[in-house]
Amino acid sequence: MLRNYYSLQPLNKLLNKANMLAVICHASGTISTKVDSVSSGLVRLQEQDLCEVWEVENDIITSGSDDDCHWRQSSEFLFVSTAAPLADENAYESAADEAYTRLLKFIGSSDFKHPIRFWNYMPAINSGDGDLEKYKQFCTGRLKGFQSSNYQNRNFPAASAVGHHADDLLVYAICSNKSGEHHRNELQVDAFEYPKQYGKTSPSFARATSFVSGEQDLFFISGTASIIGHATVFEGDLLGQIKTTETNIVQLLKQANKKRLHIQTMKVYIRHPEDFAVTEKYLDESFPDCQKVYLHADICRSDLLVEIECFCT
Ligand code: 3EB
Repeated sequence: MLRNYYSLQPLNKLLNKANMLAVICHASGTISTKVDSVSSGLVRLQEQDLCEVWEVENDIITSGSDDDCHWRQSSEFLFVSTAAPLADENAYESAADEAYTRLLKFIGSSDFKHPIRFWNYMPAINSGDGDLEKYKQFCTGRLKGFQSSNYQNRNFPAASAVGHHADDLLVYAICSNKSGEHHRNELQVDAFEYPKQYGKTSPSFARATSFVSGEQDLFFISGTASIIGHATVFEGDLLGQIKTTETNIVQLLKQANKKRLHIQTMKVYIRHPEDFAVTEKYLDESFPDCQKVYLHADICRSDLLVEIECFCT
């Protein structure tokens, strides 16, 4: 059993709750990875002070830190985070390699060897030219980290990767003691097969990951954007990009979500704060029944204006 919601409660109240697998704050614009909570470096576009909560049920949570990996675990899930400094602008590849190597080593030595969802947040994601663009360096380092732990393309779980306006690379993940199932989106080229024009190393993630937790089915939809095939569509057109993103999410819900699960939460990343009102209005009409959080973030391709991830049960 895993629940995700955005809470208005103050952090100290949330941390007093039993069953708390993870609390991620999107508020201060700084990064911290502590055993009890993570601060993402991202800031909300909404007024409300919402914390991202991942909660289990009737379970005992233990926690600790090993090798700069800060973790909390239940009988079924592991939440783990790590941050890596970016000493200079060419350090993204080595920072990503080190962060993933460290995390995957920790995960591999734990009882929760199956990552089912990754989040990657880093500063200045679109700066740098050509293959030195920060996101592209990050992709190269991440793949090296995955490869040194013997991961193949089809083992990559769902993920998001966006830019914050703080320092340091932050990576956090949810893992389990059973494997999930990773899914493609038939409207898109698999990210790990993108052609080289998007960078010498393709991104390492699946479009969605499904997981069975006892009686409950979970479906994690990766950060999803206005990409058809491998190309960005509706450059410069916010509504066009939101609608294409919706089409991709609906496609995943139809194609990979055999259990007909519903979206419970949406995390919406918006490049330009002035696009928040239009985006919120559109998504409230299209997806009235889920809880949404809106964050100010750069998207990994400079021509993308929005990216949306979902958690479904
Ligand atoms: C895309 O579909 C948009 O590098 O982990 C979405 C989700 C995106 C995850 C990642 C990148 C990542 O290519 C970008």
